[in-house]
Amino acid sequence: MRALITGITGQDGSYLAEFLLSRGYEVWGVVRRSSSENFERIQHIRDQIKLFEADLLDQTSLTRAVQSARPDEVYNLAAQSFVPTSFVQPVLTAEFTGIGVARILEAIKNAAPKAKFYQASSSEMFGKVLETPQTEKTPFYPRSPYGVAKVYGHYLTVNYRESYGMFAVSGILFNHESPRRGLEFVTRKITDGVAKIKLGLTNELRLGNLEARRDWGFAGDYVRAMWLMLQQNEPKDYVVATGKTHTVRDFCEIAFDSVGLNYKDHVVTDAAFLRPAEVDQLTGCPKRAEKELGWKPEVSFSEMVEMMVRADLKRLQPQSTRVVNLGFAKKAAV
Ligand code: NAP
Ligand code: F7E
Repeated sequence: MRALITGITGQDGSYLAEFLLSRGYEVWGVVRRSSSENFERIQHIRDQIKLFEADLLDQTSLTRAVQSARPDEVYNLAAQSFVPTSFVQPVLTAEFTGIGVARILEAIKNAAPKAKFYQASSSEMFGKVLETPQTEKTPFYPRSPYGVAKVYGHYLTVNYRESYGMFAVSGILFNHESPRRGLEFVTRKITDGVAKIKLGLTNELRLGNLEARRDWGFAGDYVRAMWLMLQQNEPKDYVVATGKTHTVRDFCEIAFDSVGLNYKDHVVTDAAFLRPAEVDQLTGCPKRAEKELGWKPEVSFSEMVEMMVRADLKRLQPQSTRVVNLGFAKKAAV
């Protein structure tokens, strides 16, 4: 089996590539041109995958990528994925995250119409939620240009499935995190901050809305669900979530507590990190994925928080001259 992954250099792309390699797939990845290489997350599997230069903004390069890889499965994970940036660059976000889906679907329709297609839809489409928990049937109410662009990509995927009989599905994934999460997202910002504070590199962590609630899972679990969706007989969209919700404050509490600190001594709220419109709370209902895909998350919320703190401590430790008891002596490294 051959898979083509857009966004292979991102958090999910790197976990998915590892997962598919472990299942014997030939893995191709789309990477975009940059003045300096950005392959840290895939460095350890670099010699096992094939990379093809293409860009979501460029139809010709995407069509060539599909023609060259001749994939059985295409996973469209590439996007401008940071919500605050979408308020500052709404047009570019629409081009990448929205119209980019049209370009990749066109490339598949013309160059590999039998390939199965996975679109990375998002719980941000539910935005100002119209019911709780959110299911595959909950209407969308996006609250950011990112969420709006994802709604376009989502419905276009449904439309290509219905119009051209393509095996095209969307996974409506709720927030999922890992030690490979970008440093600007709140979870990684917190665990990086905790590690720096523990190591004496800084003393405060500035955050925005501590009361926002998210349904947070572990990225390694979620890429398994993407693959499972493409192994079904019938193409269908699925919500992928844990069904449990926590506040940003809860995340801080567990992360600081895991190294013997109290978040109240270090977290400072800063209006600079508030958004023009907020998504106050998200809780997904994973029942369809559990029943039809046999999918279940394996890493709990607190295990994931501690895993991320541990990984950041390990990464930053050499920078510190202080000798500290990290309190993780018995746990395996990530
Ligand atoms: P991520 O870490 O931000 O990775 C995004 C990837 O997209 C990177 O590989 C990036 O390449 C690539 N990319 C961006 N613009 C591109 C362009 N113009 N052409 C080609 N590639 C481009 O995101 P992630 O967390 O892995 O998420 C994967 C997908 O799932 C995204 O579509 C995201 O919107 C969606 N999603 C994520 C979550 C979540 O909680 N993580 C939840 C729901 C949906 P560079 O390395 O060159 O920047
Ligand atoms: O924010 C609050 C912030 O940036 C989570 C993307 O992967 O998941 C992600 O989008 C919450 C928000 O993720 C800070 O206001 C407080 O309510 O980690 P985030 P997100 O916006 O939920 C969805 C499913 C995606 O699809 C996206 O691609 O945390 N928050 N203080 C903060 N957020 C950030 N970034 N920084 C803060 O200082």
